[in-house]
Amino acid sequence: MSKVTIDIPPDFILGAAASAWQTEGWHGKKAGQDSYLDAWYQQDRHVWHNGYGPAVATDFINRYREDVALMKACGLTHYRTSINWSRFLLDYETAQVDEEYASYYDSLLDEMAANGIEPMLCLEHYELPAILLEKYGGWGAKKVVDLFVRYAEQVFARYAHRVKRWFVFNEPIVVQTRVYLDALRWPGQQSTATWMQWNHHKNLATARVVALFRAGGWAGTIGTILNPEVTWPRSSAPHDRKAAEMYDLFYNRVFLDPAIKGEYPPALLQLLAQHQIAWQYSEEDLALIAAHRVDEVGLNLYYPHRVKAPSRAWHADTPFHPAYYYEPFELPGRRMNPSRGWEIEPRIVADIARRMRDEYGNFPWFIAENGMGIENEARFRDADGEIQDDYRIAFIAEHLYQALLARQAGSNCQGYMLWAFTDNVSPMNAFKNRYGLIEIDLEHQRQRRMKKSAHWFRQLRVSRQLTL
Ligand code: BGP
Repeated sequence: MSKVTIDIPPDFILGAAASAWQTEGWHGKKAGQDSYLDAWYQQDRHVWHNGYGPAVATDFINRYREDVALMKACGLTHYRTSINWSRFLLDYETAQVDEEYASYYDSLLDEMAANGIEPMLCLEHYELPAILLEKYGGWGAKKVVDLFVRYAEQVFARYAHRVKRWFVFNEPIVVQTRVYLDALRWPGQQSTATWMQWNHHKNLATARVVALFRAGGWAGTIGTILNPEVTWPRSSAPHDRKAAEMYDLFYNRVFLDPAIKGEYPPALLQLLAQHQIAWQYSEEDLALIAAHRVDEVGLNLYYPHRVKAPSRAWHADTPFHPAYYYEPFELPGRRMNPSRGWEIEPRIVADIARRMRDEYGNFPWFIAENGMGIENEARFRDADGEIQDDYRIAFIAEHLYQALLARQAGSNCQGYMLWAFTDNVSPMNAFKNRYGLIEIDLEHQRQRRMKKSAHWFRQLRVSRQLTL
């Protein structure tokens, strides 16, 4: 392909993302402040990477000043992270704030403001307090929705005058899918009803926090961050298309529709009833979801999900799982990131952009995460010690290009955020795969170094043009 250049609109976000748990470390964490992820990591040493994990993470809590300077050096307009619910409060029932942790956020926001970086804050990025899982069964209990709203009240009271863009959840579908639908992760127990109950309570919590934010009269916006898996059928044959529709319904529309349209897809409700999935919801819940929709959605886009019609019949005596309706399909010859096992296909951006425009009323959205995790990245270090991550530059350029084209074609795409600003701890495998513009050198006191992609990203900001 010959070189093309495309302008980056002046208001287009050029940012990078992270989360509290994946960067901050446990420094200053008090007894009883474990998140669900902390509890899991404490009992399962195999998810740590060579002994490195969330205990120190990237040590952001101690090194944020250095990191904010690096955000500026990378040309970031925005930085997205979360506030860790499990650490922000000392008592989840009374919502008593942990002053020490809260004042660290005051300083972080001061530092970002002084360096011209816009904060985007998310209230939950997998940081459910472990005790709420133990005591109430986590998001399975409506009580936890109330406690989350109380936590949000405290967060908004403290920071909503200075943070303009808020998000309720990051990828609210993930934890319960791994834990209850697929039973792959601690405390693993297959129950489609529990899975749907968590989905519903997170949708309800989204509506209630949106209502709370609006009632506060704050100047900013309130959105949520979802991970729609762009789903493509193996063929255009009706049975394959049906498989893709079903996947989309159970994994994407279950959150997209309530957040944007204020309702569950009727087809989903019907299927859940047909399979006798015993989840609880009230008319009042549905009215709240209808009345309080988000202002924008951040979308985490990594790879396409390809499916085909299932080849085996489901046994009625096994618990219902949405995989009753689809099977994964591996496109022969697809381009892969071998470290993560994910296909690389930038047209997912065009696909979701079209959908946001045509199916969701040109709803405002942005890429909240997109990126490439690479194992053993130190092998790409040059003689001066800089990681030459040309593969990451190509990956970003190809996806960003699609976002810019979509914007030109009238999709309400607000920007692009890379996952991740620095290398960080993955819930899946700690530091195994590196995603950052900034290297965290674990063997050398977590020294920070800009990778080649960091310099390239800065150029995007300076020139406001992308060439590929
Ligand atoms: C997203 C999460 C991030 C991050 C990223 C990379 O789903 O929001 O928190 O971890 O995926 O994935 P992984 O860490 O599993 O490689």
